[in-house]
Amino acid sequence: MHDLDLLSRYAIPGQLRFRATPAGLAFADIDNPAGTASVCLQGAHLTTFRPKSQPEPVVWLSDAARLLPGKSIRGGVPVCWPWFGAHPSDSRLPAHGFARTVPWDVIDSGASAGVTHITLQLRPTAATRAQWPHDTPLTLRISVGDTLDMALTTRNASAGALPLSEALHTYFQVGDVAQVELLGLDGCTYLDKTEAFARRQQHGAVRFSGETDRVYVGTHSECVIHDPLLQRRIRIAKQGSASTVVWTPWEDKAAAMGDFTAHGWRQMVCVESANAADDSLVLQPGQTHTLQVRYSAEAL
Ligand code: TA6
Repeated sequence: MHDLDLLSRYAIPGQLRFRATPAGLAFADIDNPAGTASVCLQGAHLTTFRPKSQPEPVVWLSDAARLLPGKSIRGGVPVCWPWFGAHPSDSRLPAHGFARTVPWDVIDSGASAGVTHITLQLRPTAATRAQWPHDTPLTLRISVGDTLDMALTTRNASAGALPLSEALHTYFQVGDVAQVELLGLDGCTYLDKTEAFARRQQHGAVRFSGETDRVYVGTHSECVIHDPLLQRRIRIAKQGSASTVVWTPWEDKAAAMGDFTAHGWRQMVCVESANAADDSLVLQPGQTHTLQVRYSAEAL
């Protein structure tokens, strides 16, 4: 799937190296004085991020994640593209699109001012064209330092207008999801997936006491995870995203999914920067759209 010799041209001694797993997945490992991260080249899937200032990772990865060719990875930052959730008209197609389970190519890397960056581009195949027969180059630029910056850029190089929904479906590590508060969505309208997408309004902080699966629409706000157990705040800033998706499977749903450990679900919460539901996009011919996020952690 990936040739480590070809990848070596993008390596940066002392801070960016490539490796392959026995199952045949290639990873980029970043380690600089400010932070560490790993990125699976399948799906341009960042699997973990830890600022050196933090004892615990900011981005969570399931201890039971399946790291296999063609399989989605539980945790990290799955790239949901070119649709979010179920395909709008064809239930045979994979939830959250195909981008997260196909090979991406490294097209750039570099380092400056204590930040290591790598840029990947989705590699179209016959299988992806069968699902999405459009010319729409997709890149993800990842910048690792004390903060994590990610920029997902879609260019419509086709002759027609194209529908697009997307998300950086990020799993954040927390001490106990039942004890955190998510700030920044007060007053927002959300679609409640656990109640047949009923429309509701958020009052105050989001707290968790069971399965929670909500698409907050029309919000460009920064969110903050307030974590009393890990004694930290995680800031989730975004641009080019009008939706924020909030998800915890809680115990029963996690057990049914097969790639969570018995209590793993308790150490994560998804806060996903997206364009979904009411905020789905239409890209005009020649239009470029970028969804970008910045994740940072600070002590309480
Ligand atoms: O973003 C929340 C959600 O859409 C949930 O409904 C749940 O399906 C989750 O994504 C995980 O989806 P996955 O396909 O990665 O198992």
